[in-house]
Amino acid sequence: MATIPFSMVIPTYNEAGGIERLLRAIDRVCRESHLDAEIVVVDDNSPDGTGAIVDRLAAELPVRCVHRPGKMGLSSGVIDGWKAARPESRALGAMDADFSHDITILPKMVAALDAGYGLAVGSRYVSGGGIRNWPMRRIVTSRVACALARPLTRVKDITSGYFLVRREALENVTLDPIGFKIGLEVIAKAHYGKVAEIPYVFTDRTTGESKLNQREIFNYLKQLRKLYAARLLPRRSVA
Ligand SMILES: Nc1nc2c(ncn2[C@@H]2O[C@H](COP(=O)(O)OP(=O)(O)OP(=O)(O)O)[C@@H](O)[C@H]2O)c(=O)[nH]1
Ligand SMILES: [Mg+2]
Repeated sequence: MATIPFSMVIPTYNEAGGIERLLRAIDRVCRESHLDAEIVVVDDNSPDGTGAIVDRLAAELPVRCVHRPGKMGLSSGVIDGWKAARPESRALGAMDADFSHDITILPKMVAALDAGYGLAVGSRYVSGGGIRNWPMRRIVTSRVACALARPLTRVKDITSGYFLVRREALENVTLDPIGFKIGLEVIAKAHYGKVAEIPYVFTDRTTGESKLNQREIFNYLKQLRKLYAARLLPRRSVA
């Protein structure tokens, strides 16, 4: 049976250390499981040359690079990647470039959409999922972030950045590209119907540098405020 064609977007900033290995590994998983995938890397003119590596690989793999002129943020990168996705893709996704997201669950995510789910989320917080190598500070931050968003959804891993959503679930949905949490925008706003959470063990990056900082935590709180306000005061626009 044919599986749903999809475009997976990977935003990158200074990921030269691992991007080739990641793209080859995703391609292998997709070929082995006969997935109809396109990978769209959105690179923000990384000084370490990530974009040029992806351009070189595009001759060999079903991969494309969207180049933006400078560092414009993860969430807007994902949204720009979706705009550039090939028209035949009926599902759109996002994942990080640093191997934190387990690529071997991709076939299960696609199978969930094939089975009628509108959203498949790679989840650390369902049975079988977990976190490896994270300092206690990051674990606590992630748990608190999820707890703050809990009333918005039944999804357990609300701050997951690893997901696939049906394209039509995003129709007429305005996604705010604030901060790091594009997954939360989709989980809170898209019209996806049934959601499947697929467990995986999140692994902290081993190459490159973290871009999580105080400003991103502040942006997350701003994003939550907007989402709650939109729920509670649906008629008013929120600045
Ligand atoms: N295009 C683009 N990609 C970004 C930007 N900021 C982060 N990214 C990418 O978004 C993904 C997630 O960023 P990470 O630095 O891994 O953030 P994190 O997972 O919260 O933190 P660590 O894994 O601890 O580093 C990675 O693929 C980054 O390269 C940005 O401004 N523009
Ligand atoms: Mg990461």
